[in-house]
Amino acid sequence: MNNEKLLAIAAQFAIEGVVESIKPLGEGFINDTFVVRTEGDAPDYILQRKNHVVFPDVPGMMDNIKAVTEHIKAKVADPMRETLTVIPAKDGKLYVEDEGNFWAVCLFIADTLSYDRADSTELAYQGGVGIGRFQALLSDFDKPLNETIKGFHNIRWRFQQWDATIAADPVGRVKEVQEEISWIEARREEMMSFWALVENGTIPTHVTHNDTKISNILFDKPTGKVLCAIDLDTVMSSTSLNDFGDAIRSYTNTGAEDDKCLDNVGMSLDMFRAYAEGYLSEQRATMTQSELDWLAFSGRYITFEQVLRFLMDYIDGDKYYKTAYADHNLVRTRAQYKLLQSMESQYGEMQAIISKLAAL
Ligand code: ADP
Ligand code: GN1
Ligand code: MG
Repeated sequence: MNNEKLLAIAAQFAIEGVVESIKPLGEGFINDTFVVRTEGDAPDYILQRKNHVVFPDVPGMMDNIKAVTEHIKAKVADPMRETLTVIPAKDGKLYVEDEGNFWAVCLFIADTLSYDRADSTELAYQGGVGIGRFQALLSDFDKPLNETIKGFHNIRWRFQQWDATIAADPVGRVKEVQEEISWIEARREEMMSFWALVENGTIPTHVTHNDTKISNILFDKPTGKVLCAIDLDTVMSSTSLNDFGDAIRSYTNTGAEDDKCLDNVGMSLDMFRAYAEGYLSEQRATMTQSELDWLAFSGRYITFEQVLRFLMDYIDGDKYYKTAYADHNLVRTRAQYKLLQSMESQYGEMQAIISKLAAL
């Protein structure tokens, strides 16, 4: 991305100070993120090109983020650090549209740390506190939210996309991934019966984050404590189990999400226990028995969904996720499947940990 162009986009937002530099930041799979440094005492900013293929209604998404962050700000001790602050464009809109791209800006929260991997149980505990608190702060949010990605964690919808993608086989890859396809099909019924409990109301829905991997949480540098959840593009109504499950997929993995060496990949029960302990310290009092009963399973559900999504994107010709090399989505599929198998083989222990923590 040309720097002149970035400067011209940034100039359309109501930012303070004189821009010193604009540089790429982070390794998100969907948006393009830049940090805007300003001279002197003026704050720094995050500038993002939102992926409008993935998010067809960026204005609606920005309305969600604004509403949710305002709600959180009214409740926390340090409103400029404990959630994102959306910076509007000079024309008052929450985004700038330029040559078909949508851009948005928020304050850069200084003195923070973010991680791609959990390197200690204390960090996993803090991550659990962070998502538990995020959900608690939004438990009384009662305005309607736009559905920024249709059926995001709805496995019935994902299977519809899956069936259509396999039938279309647009780049002729179906024949080379027969084994991987069988991993998905072998679990179709089990995953659908879990989702039926959400559909029939046995498992309640709430305002949830929906993308709770570790890199979407900021930690306070001076104290090491969790500060806030960021990357709020997918905040929507869903089961809070999805936030727990997606975090478990991320924090407990002993390898990388795209590890080529499958021996590295597996679920750490110590990380699972620590994350669950942090999460339940914030959420236990308000959870229903059905949520507690399915909490451990949510790790398997979201990891399964991720195997499906990576493989579906591979079959579809790599249109959704950014990839760094030709079969990256297939490598991700296999590594996430190894993680899923590790969860399946330790499921009894996961359930025992939740029962024990829930009884405290
Ligand atoms: P993506 O949608 O591409 O995943 P994110 O919103 O997660 O983008 O941002 C990418 C990374 O940038 C984060 O993991 C975090 O390290 C950093 N980051 C994002 N927003 C902020 C912010 N407001 N303050 C400080 N760092 C941020
Ligand atoms: C994407 O945007 P990012 O990188 O934080 C994706 C998640 C996946 C994750 C896999 C909007 O998250 O759902 O779980 O990659 N976000 C979207 O790492 O699809
Ligand atoms: Mg992110």
